[in-house]
Formats: sequence, structure tokens, C-alpha cells
Amino acid sequence: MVHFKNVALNKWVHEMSDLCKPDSIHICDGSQQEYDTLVKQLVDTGAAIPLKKRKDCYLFRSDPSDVARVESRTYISTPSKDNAGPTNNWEDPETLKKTMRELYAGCMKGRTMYVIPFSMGPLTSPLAKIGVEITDSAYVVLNMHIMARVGTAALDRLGTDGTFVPCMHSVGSGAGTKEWPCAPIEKKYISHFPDENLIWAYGSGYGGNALLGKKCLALRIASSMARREDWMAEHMLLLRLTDPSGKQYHIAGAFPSACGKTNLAMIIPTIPGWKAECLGDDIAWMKPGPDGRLYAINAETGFFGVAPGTSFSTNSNAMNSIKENTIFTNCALTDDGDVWWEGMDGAKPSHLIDWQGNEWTPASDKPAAHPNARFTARASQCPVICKDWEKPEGVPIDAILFGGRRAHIAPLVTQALNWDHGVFLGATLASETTAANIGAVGKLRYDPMAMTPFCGYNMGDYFQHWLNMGDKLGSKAPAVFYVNWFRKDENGKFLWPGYGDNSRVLKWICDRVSGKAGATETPVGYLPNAADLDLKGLSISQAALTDLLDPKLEERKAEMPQLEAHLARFGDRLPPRIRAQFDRLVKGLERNKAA
Ligand code: OXD
Ligand code: MN
Repeated sequence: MVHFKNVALNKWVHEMSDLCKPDSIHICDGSQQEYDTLVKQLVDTGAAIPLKKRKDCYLFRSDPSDVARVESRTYISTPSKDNAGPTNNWEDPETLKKTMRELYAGCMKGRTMYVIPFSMGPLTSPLAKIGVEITDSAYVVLNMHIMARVGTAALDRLGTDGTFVPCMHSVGSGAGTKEWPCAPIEKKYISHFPDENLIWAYGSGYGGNALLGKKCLALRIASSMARREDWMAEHMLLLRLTDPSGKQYHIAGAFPSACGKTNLAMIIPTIPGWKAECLGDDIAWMKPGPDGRLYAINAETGFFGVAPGTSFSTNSNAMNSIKENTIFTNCALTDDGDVWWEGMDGAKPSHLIDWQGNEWTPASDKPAAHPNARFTARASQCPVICKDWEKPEGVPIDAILFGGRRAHIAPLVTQALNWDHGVFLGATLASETTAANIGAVGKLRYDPMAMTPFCGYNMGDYFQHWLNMGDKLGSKAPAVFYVNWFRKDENGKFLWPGYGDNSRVLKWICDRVSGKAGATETPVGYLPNAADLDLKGLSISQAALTDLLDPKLEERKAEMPQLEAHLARFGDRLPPRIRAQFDRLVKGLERNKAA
């Protein structure tokens, strides 16, 4: 029987193995040899398909019922329902544990139980947290090797009495295939017990449901820890920009899914002399440093990116990150042994095997790759990874961006008037739904700080936590901006070119931080004048530019009842300072009309 020096870990692993009854237990050391051995096993069973055209790359196909995060089965289980708040599913902890214990009972018979010690954040970082995932999925072990710092070093950091987040996972049974077992939807549970720093997941082998270090630990549990410990766990990319004089700026940005977060994290600026480097594309942990500024680390070590739409023309840095040592899931397979997905460069291949293993030709009415097909690749493989991306103390944040997909109303960029207004901009972040979301396309959905699916406690309290952090940071707080690359004209055409040209907006942001760029104050924030933006070399009409920078105050006013209803969801947990921002905006819009 296995033995761990850490007393609590030893007790927990024994308890879980007594419950799940695996055939054997494997303690992951995080080595390349371990990775290679597991890959070989999965190739032998047919679960992993080696790709002839990409060195050390493998394609996996999930069960068609298990292709994305399941928000409807994700729970924040706190003793009081109010503490989970209106944006989370809730169930009483004892009831939920009883149900899940029954599902876990004997669930690993005939399987190996893997114990994966890992660190989110660099091992020597004061911000890092240790987790231990128990899983019966070798695919999860492989992905965790890429996405987190896995193995013996994490165990060493834990010592004999260190604390860790127990992350329990089983793919379960009752649905799926031999290669990809899972449970039917009504038996899937992604459960979080934030008061105990505990995660229990059952029934899904996919992404954020199964790689428990990512959304479950690094966002849901971490956000709740961060509130107790005065730091921030955010759904944010991290980016370094260097201006022509060599001055560095660090930017953290929160965007809901399908708004180009990975593209922005790996941007290639079109303005001469500016350099961009990626520090992370999904999760930032931030804490005030000794100098009073806010410092951020990337909690992860890899990218778990959406493949469709990624191409050399939209994000060549991502394409170059996935040339080798990459796991692909639910992509299509080409006849010469490569992966393919919709939106890749070049013409559609004349024949493919689709993500479900079926023959596919361009005449097919279904996509060849699943719209949520993914690549898992090491951050170190990104050509523009910043040399400081693993600095234990992190990087000092100059600006925080919020952004969504808005065809109208939201201008290209606005700067918050102050921290409270910035928190209000985050709390009212809204994005129009795309085909990637279930439900009607183009419907406005509020997604505060892009954290709706990831906040581990009542979001009203989360807004208050943001306000408290601003009070702590005082004059050293980052400047806050709201960006919108997706504004359209009356014919439904994008007004702004986006991608590398977003560097023009980033330049204005950096120049605002250092007091070099102009702006006009409006009720919705500071807006650049056309002359304040560097548009050299860009062909854009004056009319488009005027439209992009128009705050559309009348339309904004018409949206206020919807905004008020969004804020009303939080009831008496809505901080009075957020309500005050709403009232200020209403008054500002009224005054504008009177003027
Ligand atoms: C992700 C997500 O996979 O936000 O990063 O869903
Ligand atoms: Mn994400």
C-alpha cells in the first residue's frame, strides 16, 4: 500500500482508495518517462492516435456526450445557499457528498488510481498553492503534466504537514466508450466545497471538468481563498508590452470565452517599435507586493486552447506553439496523419476523419472538428513567451482590461474614471452570445469580470472584494479599461480590423498609464479622440473611426433598465459603492440629454 509523508495526504488517499476500490495506485512523479509510458499505454488501447506529421503529438476523441464544461452540473456547495449566490448552482454539502459517495463507491474497480501532486504557480512562489488530484484517467494525467507543475517537487513542497487542495476525480461509468468512459449528464457532478478547500468531480473526462487544477482549483476554490487571504484569482490573460524606449507595461485582461483572449495574449503588434510577450492566456493570480503594487503570476504552465479558428493568419504564435509535444482533442484527422479544424489556413482538405471517427468530405453538413476541440501545449513552447513568465514574485500590473463582444454601444476603448468605476465596468461586463454558446445568437449576456462560471462564492461579495483590494492598493492600483474589438456598422461589418491592430489600442492604454495620451471625459469613462490613437499605416475611414469612438449615450440610456435588472440579482449583497456608480451613470446620461 502507498505511503505519503504528509499525514493529511496519506489519510485522504487511503480513504479515497477504500471508497473507490482501484486495482492499483500510481503516484505521479511528473517525469518524461511517466508521460511516455502512459502515452504508450493509451496508443496501445487505441485511445491516443499518434500524428505522423507532428512530432510527439497525439489525437484523442472524447465521447460525443462529453465535449465541454458542464455549467449546469457545476456546484458551489456552501452550508448557506446565500454564500454561493445567484450565479452558482447550489446544493447542501452533506446531501451532495452523500450522493457523490454513492457514485464513487467501487467506481475504480478494474482501473488504476493516479495520485497527481501539483503546484499552481511556480513552486517557489509565495502565491503558489499545492493541489493533489486523484483520478482514474491517464488522459487527465497527461494533460496535467502540461498544464501544471506535477510530481515529486510538489510533494516535497508539501512536506509532512503542509496543506493542499484535495481534488477528487473519476470519469465514472454508465455512458461513453471503452476508450472514453464517462457518466450520463444527470450523474455528472463538478462540485466545490469552498469552505473546506475541497473539490469532488465525477462523470466527465473533459477539460475544465477533469483537469481540476484549472477552473476548479485555480479559479473557483482560489477565488474563495483569495477573498479570505486578500489576493485575487482571476480569469485573465497576462501580457507584457515594451515601448520603443524600452519601458515595460504589464496588462491583465478578462474576456468571456470566444472573445479572443488567447489571440490577445499572443498578439503581434502592427505598430513599429512595440514588442508584446505572453505571460499567460487564462488564469492570473494577483497580490499586492512589498512596494504596494499589484503583482500577477500565471497559475498554469500550458495552454488549453480552442483549436477551431486558430490559424497562421489569426494567431501564428499559437500555431507555432503546437508544432510538437501537443495533445489534441476532438480535432479532425487528415489522411497524411495531421490534425485539421475549421478556420485553419488553406483550402479544406478533400477528405478527413471527423472528430467522431467518421469519414468526412467538404460536402458533409457537419463540422469536421468539434467547435470546442482543443490543443494542450506547454507555455514554454510559445515563441513569444516572456522570459519572466515563471518569476516567483510575478510582474507588476499597470492596467486591467475588461472586454466583451458588443456589436453596438460599447466604444473601441474607454478608461475607467477611477477604481470604483473600473469595478463597475467589470461588474457590468457584457457580451453577445456566439454560436459557441447554447441559446440565441447575439443575445446580451452579463458576465461580470468574465467570472460568472468561475466565481466560488456570492458574486455580490466578489464585487466588494474588488473594492476592498482597490482600497488596499490606493494610488498604486492599476488603471482599468474596457475594450470592444467587435463593434459593427449598420451592414453588420466589423468597424475595427482587430488582431495585431489591437496594439494601437494597447499603445493608447500604456500611454494613458504614463500620462502621455489625451482623452475626453464622458459619463461612461475617458475616451480617446481620434488624434490620440496611433493610426499610422492603418486604412480606416473617418466615419468608421467616429463610430468606433462614439459612446452612444442615448442607446446606453435605453439599456439602463437591463443593467439595473442585472445588478438587482445580487440583492442586498450588491455593494452600495456599485449602486452609487450606477446612480452616477444614470445622472450623467440625464445631464447629457439636458445639455
Ligand atoms: C476555458 C474556458 O476553457 O474559459 O478556458 O472555458
Ligand atoms: Mn478560460
